[in-house]
Amino acid sequence: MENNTTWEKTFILLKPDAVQRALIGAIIARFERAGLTLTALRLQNVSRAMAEKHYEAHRGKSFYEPLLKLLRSGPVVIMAVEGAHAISVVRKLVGATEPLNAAPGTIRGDFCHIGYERSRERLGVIPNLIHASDSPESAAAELALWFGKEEIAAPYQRVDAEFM
Ligand code: 3AN
Repeated sequence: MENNTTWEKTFILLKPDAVQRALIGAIIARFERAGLTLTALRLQNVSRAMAEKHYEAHRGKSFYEPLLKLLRSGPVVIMAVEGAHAISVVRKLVGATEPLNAAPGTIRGDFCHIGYERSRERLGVIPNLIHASDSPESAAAELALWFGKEEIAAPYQRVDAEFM
């Protein structure tokens, strides 16, 4: 890992819809391909308490309960990745929240297409495959929530680090 102002660590969660659609490898490959460094990876089920902590910011919204239900509907894959501007790079690769409007080439744009209107007729929440931290504050909080310090790998360099 580098120690400079552009280097960031961020948190990514592949939701149960991604796991159940067997998209784990395809999605992780996109982060590797873009030059990010993977430092932690785990597949697990999510307790109600963890789901509530993770989505605390959405408590009280119409889609809050369906969101918790979706997150707990099967195992998720959690990851820590790092790299220069990693937080915004990951968000760019993930794409817009509503898959219907997510740009082609993004994970949500390429692998799903559901819109808010249809989600209201279906699960009551958008199944959009993936969560990624949206700020340095949320990245730090989410990494600390999901991973113990000992679960993050010791710093290592990709062989192509010179070009990243
Ligand atoms: P993002 O995951 O793009 O950062 P957030 O954090 O605003 O989006 O929302 C968390 C999750 O809640 C989304 N990934 C999506 O599954 C769901 N969600 C957000 N807004 C809506 C909405 N208006 N209707 C249904 N589901 C929503």
